[in-house]
Amino acid sequence: MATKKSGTQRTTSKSNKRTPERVAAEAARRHPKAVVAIVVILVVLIAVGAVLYFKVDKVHNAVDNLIHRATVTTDGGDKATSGGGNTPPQATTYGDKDLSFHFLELGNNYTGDSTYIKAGDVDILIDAGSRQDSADDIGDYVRNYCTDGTLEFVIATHAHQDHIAGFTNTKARDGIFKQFKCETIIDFAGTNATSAVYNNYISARDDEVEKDGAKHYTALQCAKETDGAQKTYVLGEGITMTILYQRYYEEKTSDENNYSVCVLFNHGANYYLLTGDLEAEGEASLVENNDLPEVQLFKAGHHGSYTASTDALLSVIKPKIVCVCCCCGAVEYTQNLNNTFPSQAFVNRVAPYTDKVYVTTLGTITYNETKGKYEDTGFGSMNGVITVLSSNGIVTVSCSNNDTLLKDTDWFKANRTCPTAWQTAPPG
Ligand SMILES: [Ca+2]
Ligand SMILES: [Ca+2]
Ligand SMILES: [Zn+2]
Repeated sequence: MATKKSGTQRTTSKSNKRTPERVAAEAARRHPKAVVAIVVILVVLIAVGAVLYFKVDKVHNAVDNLIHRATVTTDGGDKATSGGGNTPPQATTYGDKDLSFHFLELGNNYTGDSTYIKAGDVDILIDAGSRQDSADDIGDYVRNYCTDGTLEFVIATHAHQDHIAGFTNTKARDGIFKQFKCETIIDFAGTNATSAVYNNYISARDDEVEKDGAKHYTALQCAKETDGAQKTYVLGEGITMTILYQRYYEEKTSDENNYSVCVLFNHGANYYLLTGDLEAEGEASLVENNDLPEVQLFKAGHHGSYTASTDALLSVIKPKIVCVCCCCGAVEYTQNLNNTFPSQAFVNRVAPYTDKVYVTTLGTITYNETKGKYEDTGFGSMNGVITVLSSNGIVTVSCSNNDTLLKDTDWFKANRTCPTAWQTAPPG
């Protein structure tokens, strides 16, 4: 009896304990299709939840952006906003103005940099190489676009002649600071330079500050936003310019190139990066200290030298267009023809990312039997002035001489080995 009762109780107890597992097992036995349906519904719910979670994150970012925009300050006509953190700002609109980059020819057979940038109504000049006489070519070109005589921003990336000579003055010729009213000058925080051209640059720059009312900041002041300097300047609706931090703004280096000021432009969804003559160590620091985006345009590091445009940087920014400012093939710096600008190593590293590589000027070299070495004996346009235009999300390239890609030029076919990536269909 007791046994039976106990047995009954056990049975009852068993049938009363309808655990979820049991219910599921029974349901599965009775309605296999329903269980499959429930599992499908659960999976869909989890997926929707995940999508909403990330959307909320995006909405949060957009609100953050709006708040940043609301705190834009006006300072003597230079609109500026804090970039905040190491993530470069990204605009939510293209606005109604274009952004264009003009990689200039410099009027001689010396490699150097000078990039004019038109951002809506704002005029920017980054560097004025390669020699003092380049100031004529640069000034004449810029005046075609800068019609108010004012360069709102002038940036000098580092203290080498091929980047700053055109800022200096001679009796024969006014440099860029004298030719234009320059509102805000941003230059290298560090230097080991003691050259005459460096001293002349400093005195021309200081004259522009004292006599023409320019504001002067170093890249370090910008990157750290001290003394009124801004990390990010709003140039117009949907267009910003950000001075990116890298360690050599505040650390000593024996390589002057690594002091280079690095500048990132943003227009709508697109980015454009210029790093002066920054070398491998500087590029590593740039990658380490910034959440770099993929870029539409990269000005080839150090004129296409084998010492810059490392894969540490390229693999992050994955450039779509690369512009090389140099006197192509000239032997100004080396007798090793593999290393003349743009070098074979540079070509090999860039090729996996893009074949849209353009070069400003073409040098002519001649072998001097008596001296037993190559000499630079002339120059002409390669692509000429390279203009990269960002207009409402469409990025196009047009050049003053021709639009031939580097890989299709006679110079390339005669002087460089075509990397595998350029032998097949272009990437992207
Ligand atoms: Ca202007
Ligand atoms: Ca001036
Ligand atoms: Zn240089």
